[in-house]
Amino acid sequence: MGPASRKIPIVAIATATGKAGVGIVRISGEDLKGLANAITNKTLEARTATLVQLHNQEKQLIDTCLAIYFPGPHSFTGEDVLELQCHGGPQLLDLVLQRCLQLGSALDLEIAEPGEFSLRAFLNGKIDLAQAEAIADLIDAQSHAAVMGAARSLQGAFSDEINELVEALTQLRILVESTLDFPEEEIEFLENAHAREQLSDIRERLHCLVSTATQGRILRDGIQLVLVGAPNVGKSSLLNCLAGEEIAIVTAVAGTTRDRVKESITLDGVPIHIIDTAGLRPTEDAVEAIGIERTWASIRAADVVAFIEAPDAQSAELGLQAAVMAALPTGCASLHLCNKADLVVERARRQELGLLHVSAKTGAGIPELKSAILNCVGWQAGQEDVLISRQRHIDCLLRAEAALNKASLFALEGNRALELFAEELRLAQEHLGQITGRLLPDDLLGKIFSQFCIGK
Ligand SMILES: Nc1nc2c(ncn2[C@@H]2O[C@H](COP(=O)(O)OP(=O)(O)OP(=O)(O)O)[C@@H](O)[C@H]2O)c(=O)[nH]1
Ligand SMILES: [Mg+2]
Repeated sequence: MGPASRKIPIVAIATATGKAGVGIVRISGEDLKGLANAITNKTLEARTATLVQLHNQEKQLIDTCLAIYFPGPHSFTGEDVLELQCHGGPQLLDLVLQRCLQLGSALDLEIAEPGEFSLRAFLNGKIDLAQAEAIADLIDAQSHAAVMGAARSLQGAFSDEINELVEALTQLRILVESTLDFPEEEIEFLENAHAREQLSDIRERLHCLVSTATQGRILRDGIQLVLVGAPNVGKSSLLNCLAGEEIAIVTAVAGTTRDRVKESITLDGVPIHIIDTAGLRPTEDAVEAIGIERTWASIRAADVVAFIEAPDAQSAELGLQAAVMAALPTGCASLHLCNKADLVVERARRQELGLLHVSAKTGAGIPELKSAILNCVGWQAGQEDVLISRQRHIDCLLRAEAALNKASLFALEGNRALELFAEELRLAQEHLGQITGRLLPDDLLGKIFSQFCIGK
């Protein structure tokens, strides 16, 4: 039985494993009053912190802790929730967990599956799906800006935008569907109801939302930036320069980097995962060949590939750039850099559209490179109010957009097919509804919540 359908009470250690000042064990279930009293040996007042002692079966003291009881529906999950704020030792928390399971066995208390608390909050209508995802994103946030974006989405700012759009679509659908019963009026319908204007307004808003969600996805997932080029062009030096630290080995020997070297930095709040790779060249060396195969694998998984050349290297002769460009995955952006700009006098520099001259040695052109990295994935710098979102949301928005594009064709003069128009509106609404979870297949729920951590 999947977590979406079980009703039994659940328990989990809600805090991360490891030593900490405080560790929390949390239980959620439909009627926990008796169990809460049994565990704490006290009658707990609702939403009040009470100092309690926890004992094992032999009546030996396990811990003195704070207990808070939240009777449903005014709790995170919407069910009764008991929170035990213990000392944060992994062995101690395990003892508390075991004791809870023992006392809760009559209620079939079980250890929660990953994300099951949030799933229950969603199923009980406490939060919608996009908000539930924002909880996981808040915990996983890779930068301060991502924390703030997730907090705004958790509060419902992203969901509100979706809901407003769904509402506008509902209004338009009501108009269209009510006209379907009176075919003779169809001709005037679109004009009279300003349906086309309404549709184009919705499409415009949806388009803005795609761009909002794209920003949110970049903030959530960050950017995989892969540095590639012939040996010795200065890939590792650029990694070190961007990271502000000596991460990768740099030498004048071509073929220094064998394995991928990774380092993450933050630019304008966006996590950038930089991957320095083995220089690309034909080789007989078995180890280097494996390194080069890894370079190609990194290219195939990149968001941005920076192809680097240097005035003293023969990238062009190797036909490398074309081969790299041909290997880019769909949607991957690319940058073309000429490193070692310090070796060339300004007026002798190759002028080529889009070619960025940088120097890992002097730092020249590095600020421009940083902006170019963000620009090429569509990040709009200096945004204060990004809402965190995921690829799943973008996919739904794009499907809704495609349906509305079709609808607008049906609404064209001379090609009026009101039923088809209505159907595309319905589909668009359905795709949007999947973002907040109004209409969602059960298996998708399981997939989304299984990516949460246990205890959340
Ligand atoms: N003058 C100058 N030298 C540089 C610059 N960047 C790197 N170098 C030098 O170029 C040589 C190769 O640098 P690396 O960073 O190891 O080059 P790489 O592309 O990682 O080389 P492989 O790992 O062998 O593929 C080293 O001697 C660096 O000091 C630069 O901007 N200017
Ligand atoms: Mg290197």
